Amino acid sequence: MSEKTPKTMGQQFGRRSWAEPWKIKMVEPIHMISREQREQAMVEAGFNTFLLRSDDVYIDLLTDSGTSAMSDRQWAGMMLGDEAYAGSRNFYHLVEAIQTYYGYKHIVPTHQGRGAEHLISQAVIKKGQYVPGNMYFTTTRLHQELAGGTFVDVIVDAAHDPTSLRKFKGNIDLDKLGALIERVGADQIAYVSLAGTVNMAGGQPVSMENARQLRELCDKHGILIYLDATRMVENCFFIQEREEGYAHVPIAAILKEFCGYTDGAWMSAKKDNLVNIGGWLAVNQEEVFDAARNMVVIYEGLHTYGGMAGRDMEALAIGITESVDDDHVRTRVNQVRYLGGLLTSWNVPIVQPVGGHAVFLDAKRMYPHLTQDQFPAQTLAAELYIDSGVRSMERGNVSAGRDPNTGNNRYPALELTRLTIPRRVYTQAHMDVVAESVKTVYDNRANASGLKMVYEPKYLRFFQARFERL
Ligand code: PLI
Repeated sequence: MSEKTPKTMGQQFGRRSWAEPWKIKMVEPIHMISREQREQAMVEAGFNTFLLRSDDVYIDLLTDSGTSAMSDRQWAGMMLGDEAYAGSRNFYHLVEAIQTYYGYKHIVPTHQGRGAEHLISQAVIKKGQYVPGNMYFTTTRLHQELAGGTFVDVIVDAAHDPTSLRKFKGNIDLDKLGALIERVGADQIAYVSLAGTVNMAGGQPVSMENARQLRELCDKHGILIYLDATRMVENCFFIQEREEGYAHVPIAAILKEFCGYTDGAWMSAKKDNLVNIGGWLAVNQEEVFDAARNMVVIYEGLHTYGGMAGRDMEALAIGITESVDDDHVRTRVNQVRYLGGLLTSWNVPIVQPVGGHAVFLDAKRMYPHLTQDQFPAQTLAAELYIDSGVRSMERGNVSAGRDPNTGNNRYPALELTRLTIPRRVYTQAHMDVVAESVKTVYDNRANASGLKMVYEPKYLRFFQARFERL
């Protein structure tokens, strides 16, 4: 093969190619508006990709949340919705699916992940308590703070280093956790907030060994562990691939074992679980269940629908079953790695190793001439959209927000722009188009001038903040 012959995906990874375990039955047209229109749209959106109209977007990599394509079986399930106010049969299907694959006892349905975060935070955290976790997530930490808790980052140091090639950069540093327990006392720890994979670190996984050791440490001190299971299936793929003894264990069995080390989980079903809306909370403790089930009727809906229609719960129950299929997870993560592989081969700085749901561009290394106050990751997302209509999002200074006690900006070590891949939606050709646009923006990096924030909402500012070009 000559050097000019393009390599197939399989050749790049040193084996025969694999392909997605599905074929496309229905398509949704997309189109690219002109560069002039994109410039105009970006100005009108205040240089915030969340404020763009999706009609103005060509390839939408804003998020993998609620953007998956459902299967024919899920759509068939939508027709089987039992829309009774109470006791819908679809709720019982959902409970059965969660119990089967995640293994928890009690289930409370919610409209999406943050609804479940609200319930668990209010049910468990006492004012003044600490919530240690493996890196913050925006909505998770906010709900913990609103319940009177203080989040403490106890992730391994490597997670904050985009160049570190460690296999499990999502792991909890048990020494950091041990030191916190010693300093504040086990009674002052509401629970350990464990996420797999870790979104803000680049979709990095937690090892089974780490979960096992965490359980031991927490048992010694009587501390509960709650899991953010949003992308736990993808985490299990990395365990299967990288951790000794798991190469031949199915994803479904890895998931069940991992969840078994925790006391419950909250879930944004809009990611792993392959639906466009939905969430759940699952716990083993009766008293936490009672509290959450009572609160859900105030904030979400009755405890047998929690904000979802019956048909949504049916699609979700089917989505859970499909989500643990080994071929599905492998092709999903490998599509993300295909994009990451192209960018790496062109020397574009990205978070390594490539994680489960997205390729994270390292805006700090891309724009070394911009300070964090000039919002390099926000700038990069805007430049990428203007170049090609590809929508990405900021995961840096803007997302980190302000410390609620001091009001000061938090400056995270990572200043990233996320290219998030929806599940079962885009093809390899779309990935090529995205990679080529990122390369163009990278080649023009010296011309980027940064942004200033001109409107800042109080909570979760990244969703609605507005910027102007410097
Ligand atoms: O968007 P929700 O409310 O369904 O879920 C909140 C949520 C909780 N945990 C984690 C790890 C998330 O990634 C998450 C939502 N993530 C979004 C919207 C994202 O774009 O990453």
